[in-house]
Amino acid sequence: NTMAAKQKHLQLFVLCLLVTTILLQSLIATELTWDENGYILYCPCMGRFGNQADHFLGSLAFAKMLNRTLSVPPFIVYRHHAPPYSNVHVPYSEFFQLEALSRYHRVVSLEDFMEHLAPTHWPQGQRAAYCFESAAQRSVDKKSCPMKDGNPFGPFWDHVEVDFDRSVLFGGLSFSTYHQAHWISKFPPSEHPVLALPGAPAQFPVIEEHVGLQKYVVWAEGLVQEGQGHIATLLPRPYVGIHLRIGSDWVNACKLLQSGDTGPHFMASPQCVGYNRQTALPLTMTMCLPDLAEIRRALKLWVDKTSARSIYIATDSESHQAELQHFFKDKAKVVSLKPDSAQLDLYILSQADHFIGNCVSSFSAFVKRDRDVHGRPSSFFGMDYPGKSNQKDEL
Ligand SMILES: Nc1nc2c(ncn2[C@@H]2O[C@H](COP(=O)(O)OP(=O)(O)O)[C@@H](O)[C@H]2O)c(=O)[nH]1
Ligand SMILES: *[C@@H]1O[C@H](CO)[C@@H](O)[C@H](O)[C@H]1NC(C)=O
Ligand SMILES: [Mg+2]
Repeated sequence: NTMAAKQKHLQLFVLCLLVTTILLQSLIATELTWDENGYILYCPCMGRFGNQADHFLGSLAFAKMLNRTLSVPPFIVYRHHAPPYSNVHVPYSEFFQLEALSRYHRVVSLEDFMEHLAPTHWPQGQRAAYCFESAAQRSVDKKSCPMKDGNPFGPFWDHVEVDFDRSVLFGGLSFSTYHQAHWISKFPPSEHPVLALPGAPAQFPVIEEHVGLQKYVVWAEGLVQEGQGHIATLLPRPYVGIHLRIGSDWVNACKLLQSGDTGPHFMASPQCVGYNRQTALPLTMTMCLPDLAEIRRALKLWVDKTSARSIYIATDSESHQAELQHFFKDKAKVVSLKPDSAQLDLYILSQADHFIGNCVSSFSAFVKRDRDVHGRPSSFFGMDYPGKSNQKDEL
């Protein structure tokens, strides 16, 4: 009889559902057990993607140094020119593989931390903020950490529904390995399980020792698919990728160079002038803000050298696509997507047969590091052989 058979099917189905639920729950439970060695939480509150990525590498190293799990924050994307006209918080895993970080150190996304761990282990009412005494000086009572003051600080912690209940101040220590023991003795995880910081526990730009951590930053499958699709349809190989950082904010930044009091390092420039301040190569205006003549010169050099059949232009403003297409005629196809997502530009640049970046830009620096991991060659506007020049400088 069919009635009994149907009932049996239903019973089986319910049983399966139950087993699956239990299995899934135990899976989540085993993946997200509380780390007795504590956590690091921070807001990537300085700068846009390139700055946030630099800070991320340093924060990852800091968490490992303290043997605390790093709670990986979402990226803050500033969408004030287009919908939704506000900050967007993009989970790390949308751009990169969270699992790939685990080969270096224990991580949990901030979203998972808040959903699965905070309710029991970091409940409302017990949330302390940690900051430098100097930062707290700016508050009204001079002893509160400015965790949610202004943009992007407020919207960031609101996004994960966090309010802070008290502040713990510190001074006389830095995020460098020099203070490792100091940090551990001052904030033992038993008494201070969650160190929540107003900004990244790291320097900008990323210090030389941490550049190599880029290898744990692996593109998410979705972005790879999308990027490879564009490359396959638009960019016959070999192709040269260039990053034009020439917008009005950049023109103003580069003006500081001319004033001459920027010192041997300026923003991301250690990546091409060298990290050693004593032996740093001069940073020229052409390197900071290449004009069309320099863009043409560098492109021609590398298009010839690599026998490139196409050129990809990523830009923060003008692409100069028409002028460059006219200049290269039928020799190379000139492409610029101006995508909505900066990460698509970064990915396409990372895959080029040769990359010409802007030495001062941390956006270019991300591409350069990613390419170095995979042994792909890069140069900069105004500096065709960064590696060789550095070596010569050391002799
Ligand atoms: N899509 C796209 N956006 C860019 C490009 N260059 C700059 N931008 C935008 O401008 C921001 C520059 O800030 P940041 O990433 O901190 O790099 P930096 O200021 O050059 O060191 C990027 O995050 C992007 O949002 C580009 O070539 N393509
Ligand atoms: C680091 O933390 C992990 C996880 O809590 C722990 O198993 C390990 O023993 C710790 N290592 C040291 C050197 O304290
Ligand atoms: Mg910037």
